Amino acid sequence: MIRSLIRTTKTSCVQLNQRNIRYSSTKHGKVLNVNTMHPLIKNVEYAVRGALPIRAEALSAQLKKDPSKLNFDKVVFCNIGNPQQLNQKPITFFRQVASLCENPELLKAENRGLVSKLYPADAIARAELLMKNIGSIGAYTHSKGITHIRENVAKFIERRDGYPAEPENIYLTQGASEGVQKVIQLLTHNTKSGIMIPIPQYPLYSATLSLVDAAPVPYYLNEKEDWGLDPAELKRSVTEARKNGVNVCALVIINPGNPTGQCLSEENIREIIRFCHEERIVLLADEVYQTNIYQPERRPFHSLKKVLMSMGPEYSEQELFSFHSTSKGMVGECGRRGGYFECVNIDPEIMDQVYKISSISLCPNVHGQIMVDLMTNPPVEGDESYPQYRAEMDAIFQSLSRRAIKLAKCFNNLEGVTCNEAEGAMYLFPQITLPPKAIEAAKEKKMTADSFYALSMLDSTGVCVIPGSGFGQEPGTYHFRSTFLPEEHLFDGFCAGLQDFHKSFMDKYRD
Ligand code: DCS
Repeated sequence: MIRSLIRTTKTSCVQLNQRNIRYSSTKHGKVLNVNTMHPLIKNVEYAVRGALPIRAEALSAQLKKDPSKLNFDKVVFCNIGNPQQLNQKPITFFRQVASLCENPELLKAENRGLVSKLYPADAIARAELLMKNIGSIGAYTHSKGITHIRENVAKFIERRDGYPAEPENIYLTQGASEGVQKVIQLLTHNTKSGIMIPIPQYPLYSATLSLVDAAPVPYYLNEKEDWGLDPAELKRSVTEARKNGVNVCALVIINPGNPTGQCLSEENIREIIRFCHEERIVLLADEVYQTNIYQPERRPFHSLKKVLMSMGPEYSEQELFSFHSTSKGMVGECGRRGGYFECVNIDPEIMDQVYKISSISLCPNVHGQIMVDLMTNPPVEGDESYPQYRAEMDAIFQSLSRRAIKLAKCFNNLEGVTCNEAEGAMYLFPQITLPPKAIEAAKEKKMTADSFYALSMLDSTGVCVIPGSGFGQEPGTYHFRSTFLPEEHLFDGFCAGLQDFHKSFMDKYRD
C-alpha cells in the first residue's frame, strides 16, 4: 500500500507524509516527552513535594473513597511548613483588611454603617489607605511592588535592625522562593558557577541550582553542636570547590535553619560575614523564619543586615541579599505568595539588571503584596485591633513552642533516635539509627533506607514526613524531617501514633 502511494502523484506524497506523521505520532507518542524535554528540568529534585507527598495525596483520595482499607482515618501532612493546611487560624486583622481591599464596594460611604458593624475602624482605615495607594488590586503594579508597601517594608527593617533601609532596594516577590530563584539566576553563569549551600538544606536551593546548571557547593552543619555552623567548615568547602575549578560566587545562610531549626548567634554571623568578605563571596540570607524563635533569651534572631551594618565601614562593600516571606512566622499565609528581598551594597548597575528581570514577570501578585504590608506594619499598641492581634500572635507562638518541645521529646524517647531541639523555624530533623535488616529491605526495594522508613510510617500511620536524603545529610546517617504543625489538641494522639509505628518497625527489622 505504501509503495503504491510512493509511485503515484505529488499529492500522494503529501498524503504519505501526513500518514507518516500520523503513524509516527501513534507509534512514538508525544513530541514532548521525557526524552525530548529539557534534561535540567528532568533532573531537578524537590523532596518537599516529592514521592512521599504524592503517595500521601493518593492515600488521602483513597480515604475519601474507601476508608475501610487503611489503618488511619486521615493523612497528616507533616511534609511541608504549611500551617493553615493544618488548621492554623489566619490573623483576623490581616484577613479583614484583605477582604475590604478585595471588595472596594464595602468602603463606599453608603455602606459604611453596615461595614462598621463588621469591621474595626483601623481595619477600614488601613484598607482605605492601601486602596488609595494601589488603585485597583486587579491592576498590574510597579515591577518592584507597590511603592507605599516597599516604604513600609523599609520602615520595618529599620525598626528591626536600627539601621536605615531604602525602599528602592526592596523588591516585593511571590513568596521568598521567587526572589531566591531570581538572585541565583543573576549570580550564576554555567556549571562552574558555585553557590555554597548548607547540608542539610531546604531543597529550593539545590533545585534552583540544578535548573540553572550551576554547582552546589555543600558545607555541612554540625549536628552534634545543635546544627551549628563552623567557619572552618566554610573554609574547607570553598577551598575544595576552588581546587576543582568552581568559581564560588555566593553563600546561602538559612537562619533560622530549615530543616535543622538552629538559630545563629551574633558572633557566628560575624564570622560568616568576615569569611565572605575575605573570600569575595556574596551573601544570601534566607530569614523567612525570623519570628519563629523558641529560645529567645539563649538564641535570639539577629538579621544578617543588622550584624553587617554593625561591623562598620570596612564591610561597606559586602554584598547581601536578604529574603523574607509572609508564609511563615505566625502569619502562615503561604497561599497568598507574599515576600520580599532587600539588596544591600549591590552595585547600581546590577540593581538595574535586577529591575529588568523582575519586570519580565510584570509584578508580584497584589494579594501577596498586601500581606507583606500587613506583616511588616501590623496593628500597634493603642490601635483598636491591637489586643486581638497580639492575643492571636501570642497564642500561635506559644502553641508552636509547646509543640516543638513535645515532638522533640517524643522523638528522643524512640529507640535509636536522637533529635536536637528547635531553636527556630517549624521543623525537627531527628537522626535515626536503622537496623541492618531495614537497610537491606530498603535496598531490595531500590529505596534509600530513610525513604523506606518514611514510607512505612506513612503507610501505617498516615503521617507524611520527608526523608533526610531530600535535604542532604552526612553520608551513612539517616534522618527525616517533620513539621510540628499538627493541631495541639491532636498532638498527643499524633505522638502516640508515631511511637507505636516506630516500635513495630524496629521490632520487625530487629536482628
Ligand atoms: N526559604 C525557606 C528556608 C523555606 O523553608 C521556604 C518554604 C521558603 C524559603 C519559601 O517559601 P515561600 O516561597 O512560601 O516564601 N518552606 C517550604 C518547606 O520546607 N516547607 O514548606 C515550604
